[in-house]
Amino acid sequence: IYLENALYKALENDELSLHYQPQVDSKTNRIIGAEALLRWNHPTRGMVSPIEFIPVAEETGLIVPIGKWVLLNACKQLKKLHAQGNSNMSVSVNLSGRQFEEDDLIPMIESILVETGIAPEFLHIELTENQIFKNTHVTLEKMREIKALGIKIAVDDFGTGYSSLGYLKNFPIDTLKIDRSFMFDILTDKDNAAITSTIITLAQNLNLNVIAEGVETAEQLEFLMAKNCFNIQGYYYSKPLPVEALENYIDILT
Ligand code: G
Ligand code: G
Ligand code: MN
Ligand code: NA
Repeated sequence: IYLENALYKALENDELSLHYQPQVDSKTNRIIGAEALLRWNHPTRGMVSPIEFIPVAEETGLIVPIGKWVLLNACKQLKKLHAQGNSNMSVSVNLSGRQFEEDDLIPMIESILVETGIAPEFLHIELTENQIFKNTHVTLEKMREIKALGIKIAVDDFGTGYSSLGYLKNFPIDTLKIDRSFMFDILTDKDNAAITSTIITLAQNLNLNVIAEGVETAEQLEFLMAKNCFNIQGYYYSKPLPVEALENYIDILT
């Protein structure tokens, strides 16, 4: 209850912000995009992790106005990045399964596209496999509507869900994001190496983009590049950054 009330105020009192984690093309060392990650700076508790408050936001339904705030601000930031000359950059936004239960999800997204005037193909929506499968029929319909708006869809934490691979055929998916747990000890852990290689090959054969998450070391990067996986997100390049730091990071890379 405490967290619920505090979270309600957080939205009103401007305590939420977005950090952006760069996604880099390791072949060219150019930034290709950034994932928007929600941050809550509570006046007395300090930074509260999304792992703590997203579940509360989902249970209480507060994820609906918060999710709308996230999408609007990420799209505004994308618009700004494009205006600054980074015209090929994308922004990824995490959507919660709870948001798919809202009847006005699609009109909400559409109105933000109109309000910000961004090119929709540079907006990427991230969904986990488990979210996709909570209510397959409704979710699939809404994913199709999102695609019809020109937005791209990525499967987050790929490889950790409880779903069959067959859905990759029927669902309008553009990108697989390899879960960061598979990067652990990738040079010595044969299982993690095999799973990562298999996901990369799967994506290539299905004509999907693939992004490796949680890349922290040069050795992990080398492993991925040897398998022709060049889209990298992880501490090796950068942790999630406040907006000004993201803009500095882009300046340094270019
Ligand atoms: O940055 P990290 O600790 O930053 O994020 C923790 C988790 O919170 C991740 O699984 C991420 O997907 C989730 N998360 C971060 N921002 C958002 C958001 O805006 N919406 C939703 N639904 N989840 C988010
Ligand atoms: O949405 P998703 O669950 O993918 O959220 C990304 C999460 O992973 C965030 O909490 C982010 O801070 C974290 N993260 C991003 N890069 C790295 C990394 O290289 N190592 C680790 N341990 N965590 C990372
Ligand atoms: Mn994500
Ligand atoms: Na992930």
